[in-house]
Amino acid sequence: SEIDIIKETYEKIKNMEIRGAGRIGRAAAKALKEYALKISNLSEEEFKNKMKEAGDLLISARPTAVSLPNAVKYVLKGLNEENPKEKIIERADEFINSSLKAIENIGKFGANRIKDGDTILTHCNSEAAISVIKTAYDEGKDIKVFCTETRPRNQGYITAKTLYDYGIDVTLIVDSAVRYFIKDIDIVVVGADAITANGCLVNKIGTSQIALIANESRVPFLTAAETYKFHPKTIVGELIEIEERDPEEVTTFEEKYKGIKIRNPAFDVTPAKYIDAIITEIGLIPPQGAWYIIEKYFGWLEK
Ligand code: RUB
Repeated sequence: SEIDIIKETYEKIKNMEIRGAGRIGRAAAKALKEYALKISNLSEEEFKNKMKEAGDLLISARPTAVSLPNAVKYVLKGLNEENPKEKIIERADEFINSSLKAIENIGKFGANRIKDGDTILTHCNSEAAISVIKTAYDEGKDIKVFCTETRPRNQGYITAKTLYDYGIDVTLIVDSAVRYFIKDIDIVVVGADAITANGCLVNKIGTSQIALIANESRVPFLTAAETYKFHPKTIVGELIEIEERDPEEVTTFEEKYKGIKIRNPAFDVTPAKYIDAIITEIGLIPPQGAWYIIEKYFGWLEK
């Protein structure tokens, strides 16, 4: 049936076939558009209800990356307008295109912070962070990149391969080697799953340890975050849920270890004081500017 379009995207996000905050948001927008195109012969009210149900299902796929609810809410705002079906389609395209454009702008702004000869450290696999690195390289800067493996799902391998194939000098390290290598690092650039009203960064587990190490060594720590990574509900005091995933992602124990507990949180929170700047598509902002971004772009959501 028609809802399969939504269920398929829901499954892919849940099992991480589609992953990374930006990709998740665009996939949700695309699914809503395709669903809106498929369902027909409904009263306007039935159409609205079906779209809302679809949105709720998509949002429930993963809890932490705010790009997912932000994308769904952006698209579904079209339900309050005339010709809701057309509006949904229009707004889905708008979200997808502006998301891709944002990554491009973030690349340009962020690359201005990368100097010729710099060695950059990144963690996990972020399109926005990769855009900064690739743009700096495209500008002819002689750069090197250190990528962490990013246990347990090893997204760092994707980043390392992407940058290596692009022609960049890449070194892959284990997550626990960051402090050992920090003396060789000039700047840290990571992505974001969410930014809170008080300027904290929610990103892949291990990010906050890296920020702490960078801070100790006075290495600038930047996060690349499109404005739709800013979390509207944090402005009214809500906390962000940190996804805890299947222990089997960490290990399936041999018999002799059976019974030992495993914890597998997928994200952690980096305090604002360890963040030098947030690179957004409208420019670099200090973490203290997060409140303003949420108020400006998402005020309509919570009021
Ligand atoms: C991915 C992750 C990325 C952000 C930003 O986690 O933490 O750093 O999502 O990525 P997961 P992007 O692999 O669990 O989804 O810049 O591509 O949106």
